[in-house]
Amino acid sequence: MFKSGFVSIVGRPNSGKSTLLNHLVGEKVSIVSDKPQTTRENILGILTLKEGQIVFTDTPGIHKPGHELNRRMMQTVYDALEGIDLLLLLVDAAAVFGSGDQYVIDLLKERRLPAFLLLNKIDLIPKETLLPLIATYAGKHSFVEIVPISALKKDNLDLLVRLILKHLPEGPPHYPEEQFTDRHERFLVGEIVREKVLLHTREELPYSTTVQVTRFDESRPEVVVLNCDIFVEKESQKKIVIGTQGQMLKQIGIEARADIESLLGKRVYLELYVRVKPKWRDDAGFLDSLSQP
Ligand SMILES: Nc1nc2c(ncn2[C@@H]2O[C@H](COP(=O)(O)OP(=O)(O)O)[C@@H](O)[C@H]2O)c(=O)[nH]1
Ligand SMILES: [Mg+2]
Repeated sequence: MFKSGFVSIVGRPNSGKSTLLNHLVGEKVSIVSDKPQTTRENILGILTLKEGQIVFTDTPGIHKPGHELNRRMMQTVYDALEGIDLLLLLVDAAAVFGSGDQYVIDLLKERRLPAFLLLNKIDLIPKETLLPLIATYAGKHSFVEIVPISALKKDNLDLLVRLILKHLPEGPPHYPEEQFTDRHERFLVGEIVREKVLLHTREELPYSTTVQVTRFDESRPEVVVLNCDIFVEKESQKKIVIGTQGQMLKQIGIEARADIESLLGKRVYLELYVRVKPKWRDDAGFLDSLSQP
């Protein structure tokens, strides 16, 4: 008997959705940072076991739409609720319950979606607070399961996978067993560069940055040649990303190249350019061009 189904991971920004996806799938398919709104699109991560195949979707965090980009991000969250077998609502056990959490609970009541509540980051809270927390959430909705986990430390993830499989229908796999994401290498490369920019910058920059891979040349046997444009909104932000005498950009390049080489399993020649594109987050045409494969 082979189980197979679609499972979406939703929750507030920073609750650990992308960390969970990567650790469930065992590959880095979705970038992680301590800045909210890192994930901008729905990203599939596929776990194939001998008992079944689970197709996870990582989503942008539930948040108030401001820019056109934010509006699109919230639309992608709604899209991720269509036709799924199970929803995983991730909450940060160390944070107070917020209107964002309530919003998702209302949404799943309305759509009658079967849902697990995952209390994440239990490594950060004292053990004795766990039971009262479980009781509080149990009172808010009839979740199919409530599972305390640490996505970061991989605590309880085996149990989680077993519980998910139990609730999925029987069926054939949707993807070949060696495939772990629906994303092209080109997309993953751009995201790795963006992750390194997020890691090294602060304040408004994470939200104002996007990356486009302009050259992905595999014609040489020994090295992949990559060019990426890092877009920011202002000249002052460009200066920050480049850094004094180019030091920041150099560091971003070194770290990105290391991750890209392990992703592609090949040596990489990476060139980064920083470009200013005012108000790109409200530019529908530009946003369309970014989501081209
Ligand atoms: N201590 C701890 N930190 C975590 C855990 N899961 C995620 N994080 C951290 O929380 C931050 C946000 O994680 P991320 O996966 O990007 O959250 P997302 O916005 O929901 O996708 C990162 O700094 C992660 O390292 C966890 O179980 N324990
Ligand atoms: Mg994320």
